[in-house]
Amino acid sequence: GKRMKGVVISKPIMYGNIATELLARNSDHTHKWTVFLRGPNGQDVSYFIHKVEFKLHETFVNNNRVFKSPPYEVTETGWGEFEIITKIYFPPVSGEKPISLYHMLKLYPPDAPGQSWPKNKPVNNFFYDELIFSEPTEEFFAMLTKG
Ligand code: SLL
Repeated sequence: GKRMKGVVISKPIMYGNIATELLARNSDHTHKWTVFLRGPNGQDVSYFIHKVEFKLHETFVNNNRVFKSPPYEVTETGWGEFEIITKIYFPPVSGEKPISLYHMLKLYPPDAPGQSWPKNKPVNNFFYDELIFSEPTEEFFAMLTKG
């Protein structure tokens, strides 16, 4: 499609993870966690996204998790922190290359001397960001402005 000269459009996103400690353990797994991509207040972002891949550490079975529809999230249990690559693909009419986000999965609460973190309190590690599209195709612009 034809690209729209001089047009820049940004879409807010939120991504990252929450984690809780497993209190009843029957393996070496210490935490349950969820990594996700969504709109800032949990809004839908699927109207301009084709698919989302979460690349987990190779110690996970089928470590490349692919989602063609929301919710774009993976819930797992495990024992360690590692970097998750979230690769966002846009619809073919967009002519856009995929965008990769790098996120450190966080399981452990921040160190606060003299303070203890309640056992059942989730650890949050997520971020607000925006995806910026320069000179989108007319077709993609129509999709981006639909939401
Ligand atoms: C570390 N470099 O040593 C990191 C790697 C990998 C975590 C962490 C696997 C869970 C499962 C899992 O939690 N891997 O076996 O399903 O801390």
